[in-house]
Amino acid sequence: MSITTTAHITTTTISQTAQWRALQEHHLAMESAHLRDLFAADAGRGASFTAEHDGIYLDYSKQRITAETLDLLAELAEAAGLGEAIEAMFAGAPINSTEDRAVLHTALRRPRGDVLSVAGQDVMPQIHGVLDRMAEFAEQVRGGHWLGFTGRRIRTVVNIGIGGSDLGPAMACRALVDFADPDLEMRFVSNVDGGDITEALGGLDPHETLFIVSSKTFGTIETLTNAETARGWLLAAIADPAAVRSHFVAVSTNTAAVAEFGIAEANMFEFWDWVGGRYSLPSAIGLSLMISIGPAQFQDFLAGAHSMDQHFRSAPLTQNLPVLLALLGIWNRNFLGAQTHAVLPYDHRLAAFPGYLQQLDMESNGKSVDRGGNPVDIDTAPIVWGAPGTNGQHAFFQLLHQGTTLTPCDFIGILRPAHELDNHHDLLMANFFAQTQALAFGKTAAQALGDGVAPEQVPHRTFPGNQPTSTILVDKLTPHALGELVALYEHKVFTQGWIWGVGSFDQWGVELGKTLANQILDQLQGTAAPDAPVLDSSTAALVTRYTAAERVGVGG
Ligand code: G6Q
Repeated sequence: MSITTTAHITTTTISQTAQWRALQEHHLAMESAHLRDLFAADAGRGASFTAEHDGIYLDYSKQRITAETLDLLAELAEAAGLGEAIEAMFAGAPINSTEDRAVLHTALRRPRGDVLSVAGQDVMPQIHGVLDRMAEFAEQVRGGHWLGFTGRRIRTVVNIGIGGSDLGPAMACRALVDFADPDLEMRFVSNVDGGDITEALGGLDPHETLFIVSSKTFGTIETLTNAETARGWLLAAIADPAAVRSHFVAVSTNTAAVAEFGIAEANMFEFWDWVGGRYSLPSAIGLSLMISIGPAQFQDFLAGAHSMDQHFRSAPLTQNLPVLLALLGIWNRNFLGAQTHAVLPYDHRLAAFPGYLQQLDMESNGKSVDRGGNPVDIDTAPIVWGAPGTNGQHAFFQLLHQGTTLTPCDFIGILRPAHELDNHHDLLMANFFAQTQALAFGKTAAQALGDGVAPEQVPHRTFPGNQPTSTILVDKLTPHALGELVALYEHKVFTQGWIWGVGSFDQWGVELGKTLANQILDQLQGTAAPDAPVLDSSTAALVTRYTAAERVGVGG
């Protein structure tokens, strides 16, 4: 049975292939394998199950695999036509089939002078044209030449956006704080909860504040509501509508809606429908990041992503970092039965990275029909979550060590920190290495007894181990390295989605939420049409309770 790898559809499920069945059989043989035994049987394991590219080192020896597992997984990827799929994506084929769009975030980081023809048009000049405009604008703001309406320089930049128009730049500005202009503060508003924008505007001077309204569609109610509130806040201080021109810029694909909001076309930075929201950080959606770290460092970020793109395109499957992460994830999810996947950066600057990956992974591959519209017969995206170490060790790691849920983890560590507190870094990394060791090898009852544990305490003080982890070591958290990390996980997600047969680049679940909220808003505000859909009894009662509370002013 063959998998069709043409851009639009997949005609059968991967579970029907001989390669999938071979993995099922192999799993039966591997079921009792413990990492303790796998390491004992092969002294070179820690060196052989590794791969490296451009300052990113992956050790996956603490995954429950053998060389045979890896070969079988690589054969599965080949059976799914992964190589052709990668080329189709890079070439701009419309692999986002439900929206009939190309998927070209990789084009955003291709060097100037490259040619990439999509539907007969070279897209590279427009990409670099926007990058040039962004750079010019970023330099003006950073240099104090872009002035507010009353002639003052900009001190704070507030990005207003949500989902893909927020999580990437917010994560990256935090991760690259050591490269940030210290004279500019970056803030992010995403939630329509009025508390978010109230907090973000707190203490700011409207004369020195610049807003970037980031929205691919420029139709997202949360973003537009926050942008209108910000505009009202500005105009309350500077009572001249012309001030909007100096204090608001937009990032969008929707020129008409931007103009309608009152932002001049000259103050709009464009991107294109072939850039998915959660893949848009390297596009103009990264404007806040560029302003923070400067155009040259932003170019380094793009170059890092491009370096990983090239690696993904050319490295053999078993040395290919994104492919390895994807295949290990498939092994854990579909054969070992893991429901969840934790990402644990041991670097405080990467605190927002798990949340960013959560969207990237779960919004891309949290699907239950395949690209052809048929129900899938295998599990797709796991639940992705995480938090920085060592904090997590004092919170949820208990479950990783002794709970009943198998939770494969990615541990991400940085070899050289930006600070000079070497003792802190040694302690951090000692914890980092110790945790993957403990998760792999655990502690047997005999070891606990040998440690002097009282016999009745032994069940509580033994650790099963055999918890699969991958360790990712990054030389230094630079813009280049962050670009690589972003592309690493983007391509991991693409590889998994392709093999599972799902369309990774649409998000109909998000669209549903947007439609339903608008319907209920009409109910809350008493503007629902007579023929509006009738609410279910639970939602109707909740809405009634809310509107009654609003009238009597609950909470004073
Ligand atoms: C991302 C999703 C979603 C989107 C937001 C914001 O891939 O499509 O998270 O980014 O809903 O959409 P806009 O950028 O259009 O406001």
